[in-house]
Amino acid sequence: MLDETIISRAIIETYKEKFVNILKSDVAIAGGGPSGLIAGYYLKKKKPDLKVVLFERKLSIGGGMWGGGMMMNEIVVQEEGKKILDEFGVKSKKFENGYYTADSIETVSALALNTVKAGVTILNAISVEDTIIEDNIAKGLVINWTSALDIGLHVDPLALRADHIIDATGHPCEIAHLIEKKGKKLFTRTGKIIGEGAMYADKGERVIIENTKELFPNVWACGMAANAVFGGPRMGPIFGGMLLSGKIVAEKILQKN
Ligand code: 48H
Repeated sequence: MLDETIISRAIIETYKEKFVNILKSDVAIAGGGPSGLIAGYYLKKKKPDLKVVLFERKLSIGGGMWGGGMMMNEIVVQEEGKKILDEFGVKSKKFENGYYTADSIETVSALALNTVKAGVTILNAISVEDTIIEDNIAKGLVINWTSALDIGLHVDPLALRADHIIDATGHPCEIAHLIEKKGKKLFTRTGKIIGEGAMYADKGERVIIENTKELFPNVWACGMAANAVFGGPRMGPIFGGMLLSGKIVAEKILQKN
């Protein structure tokens, strides 16, 4: 005879253990799109003893990748991106001029599975709503249930500490905005978020590499957030830059660690 209370307790106690374990993390990632997933994967792959947690606002991770381009569920990458897809076991098809396509469902699924298997703790349905900042250095994240925020419940959040924070929230670069709103100066040429430029795929894919960097002490921009914070064009449904940005942010954090 199944006991519903044991099923409930199994979930509550196991989740609690997972949650308590990440309250002091080495790296906390905000956003579970392609760049955030890849960042988590490479951090753990290169340094398995790191404690890495990723918060995703929605129920599903994968961000803007599921829909490929205009909901045609194929993504495009170039040679460097293809190498990362190969590493994740994602099939890609050669198109013209050094472009490759891959099924976006297969790609997101492979990124998600490998990131979890690498040991990143992913907590979904949780939104990052603020940061901990002490003496002008980011020290952690403030989180809340997305559902509570969505219906406007007046619920105080919880907080966790992390040595490094990654803003992988995509176009809205939410972590950078949260910090800017507190009157803090960012590491951009103006001290403020520069903003994303109009589409220019070639430049967008190039500059995202240099824009993947620290935006505030211990806070790193990666993926589309990197071009939004430091000023770079959007690039449409070509995803190599997102994959590479995730890999680069992991390398830069490990160099600084
Ligand atoms: C928790 C949050 C919060 C928060 C947002 O948008 P994403 O897919 O981001 P990237 O940078 O990995 O990939 C960008 C790519 O999908 C894209 O949009 C491209 C290439 N656009 C080019 C163009 O020209 O349009 O994922 C971000 C994720 C999402 O799942 C959000 O739900 C999540 O972050 N998120 N999670 N707390 N405060 N804000």
